[in-house]
Amino acid sequence: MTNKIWNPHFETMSREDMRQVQSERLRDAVERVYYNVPYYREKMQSQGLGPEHIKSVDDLSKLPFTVKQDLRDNYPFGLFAVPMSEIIRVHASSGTTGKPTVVGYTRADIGVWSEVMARTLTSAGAGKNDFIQIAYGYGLFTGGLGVHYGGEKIGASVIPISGGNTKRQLQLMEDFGSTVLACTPSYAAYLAEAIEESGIKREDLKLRIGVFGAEPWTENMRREIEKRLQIKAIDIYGLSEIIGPGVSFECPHQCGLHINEDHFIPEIIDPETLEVLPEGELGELVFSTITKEGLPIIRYRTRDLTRLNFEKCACGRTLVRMNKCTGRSDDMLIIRGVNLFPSQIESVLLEMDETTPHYLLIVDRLNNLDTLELQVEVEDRFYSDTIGELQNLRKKIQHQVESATGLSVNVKLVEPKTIERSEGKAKRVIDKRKLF
Ligand code: DLL
Repeated sequence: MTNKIWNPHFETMSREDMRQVQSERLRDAVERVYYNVPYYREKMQSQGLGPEHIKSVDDLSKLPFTVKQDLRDNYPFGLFAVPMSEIIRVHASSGTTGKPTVVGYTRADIGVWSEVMARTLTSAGAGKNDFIQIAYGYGLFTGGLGVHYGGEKIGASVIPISGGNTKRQLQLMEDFGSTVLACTPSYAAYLAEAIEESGIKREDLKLRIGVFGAEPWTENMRREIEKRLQIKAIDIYGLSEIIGPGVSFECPHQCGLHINEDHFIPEIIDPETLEVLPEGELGELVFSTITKEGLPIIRYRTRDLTRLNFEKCACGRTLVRMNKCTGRSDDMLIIRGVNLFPSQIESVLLEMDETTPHYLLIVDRLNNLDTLELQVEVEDRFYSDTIGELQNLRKKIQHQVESATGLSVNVKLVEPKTIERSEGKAKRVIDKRKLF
């Protein structure tokens, strides 16, 4: 297993030294937000807190949380901690409602971002001889440019093709000999399908690594993509508010995502009580940035649910690992009182040979009762005109989903290629109950 480490000093540092680094940087960060961002100063003052109260990471839990709404309330630049003349880049993420969340970077921030992405790509097994096809969207979304700067930093040849235009993706993949594909897992699944249909032979492609993230995907989805594309698929995680991609990354052991904790301190909290949970428990991930200048952010509630593992990894990194995120607290559907994550459905479908990872959940309410419909595409080779066979398959899926989730579901089989493919983040749920 190739196992290069971009920055061994920080990536393999002892836990003790890491705490020291984090404490020093946290003190600095708290001072910067206190003196430069009125929002943080007022919030801290209202709790009787000053920078002098934060001496080490042990004091982190004294600080107030920040949530997405705080960024919206201070739209666009209200939480920036430097004059605009120091900002050299802005990105934004558009939510489903309201104003976008705007983030700003100084030159040093872009340096940190390139560094954490260089660690990410190196960990995935990429190096200067690689061709990285970046099919994440460029623009205000952080995916494209985030991977781009990391790719350049490690000296790889970067192909900034951006998302979409699938035909051209395949053409360049073949002609340029792309070895690394960077995109969302749902687009990777779509590209795999497109390659199979195009008649391009796998041996004509040089692809060996995928760096996929920006949305939840299950282990089953990973295996499916790895098998179809014949690559190693690595999970990368991040969010614009913290920096973009590069917050955490998998190593070739694929057993959790190493957090770049010399830049971002993680905590896991109970989303109801807001208490910090003991090591290893499942809860909501919270980050404090400790080196960012443009938009330092303290105790940001990500809504992503995961757990932390502090054991040293077989790859040699000591950076704490977070489990693959398979759900967000706000992704969770409550149907007839039962909690359901779309990832549970994905997992079931991918365990079955006959179905594809392309599905859509439609939730509605009829006579005050929640209804759940699952539209799922059948693999081409299993699609049949015989009603009986399709009926049997439908029942089988229904049974599997019901026993995995405890919810009755109305399964609708749809023909291959009918569910809309995504070139970015996939939309898996239509909740009509929320539309009223
Ligand atoms: O999605 C940044 C990114 C770009 C990450 C490219 C990885 C690759 P946002 O658009 O702000 O930023 O969305 C952040 O996406 O809070 C998670 O809910 C979700 N997310 C990101 N990566 C993963 C992942 C980018 N690997 C939100 N697994 C986060 C599960 C992910 N969810």
